[in-house]
Amino acid sequence: MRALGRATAALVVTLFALVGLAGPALAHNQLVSSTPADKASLGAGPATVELTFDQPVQIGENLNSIVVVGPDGKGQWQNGKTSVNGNIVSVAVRPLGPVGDYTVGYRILSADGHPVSGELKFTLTTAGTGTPAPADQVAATTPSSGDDGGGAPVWVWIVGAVVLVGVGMFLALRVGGSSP
Ligand SMILES: [Cu+2]
Repeated sequence: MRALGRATAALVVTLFALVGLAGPALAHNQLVSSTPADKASLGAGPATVELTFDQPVQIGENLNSIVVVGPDGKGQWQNGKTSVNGNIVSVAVRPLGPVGDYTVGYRILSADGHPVSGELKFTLTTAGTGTPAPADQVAATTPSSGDDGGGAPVWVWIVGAVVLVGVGMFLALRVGGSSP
């Protein structure tokens, strides 16, 4: 019984230690602000979309992308590759076309190694003369989705937790067994 009590105590201590370790590692980058701002109404299309995060974004080929999708839900309006400068991720935008809601979807590699994605919208109130990006350009500048490269997968954390708890219990049982 005493050993069981110690094992339980060790388990609790180990779990607290795990939470402490996991805390900083789980602090993904967060979007702080954007240009244009979310839900902005614009008379003319922006030359660029710029997203500012609370921590530096990892730099690398095809790790980060911003896609601007037009009111029809299909046409893409970003122009070229997404670039990273410290906390700021940006992409050039083509001259826009039809009025309506444009959706800015982003997927970036957080400082802690996890992909972070989200979207925001802006509304174009005066039609422009632009046309969406041709399909071949879109394919060349948009990383294939579904590829969660970078960052430890969840199972690594689970295996780590199980091993730590196991070690904790083993130690607790040994200590418990040797006491009178
Ligand atoms: Cu994270």
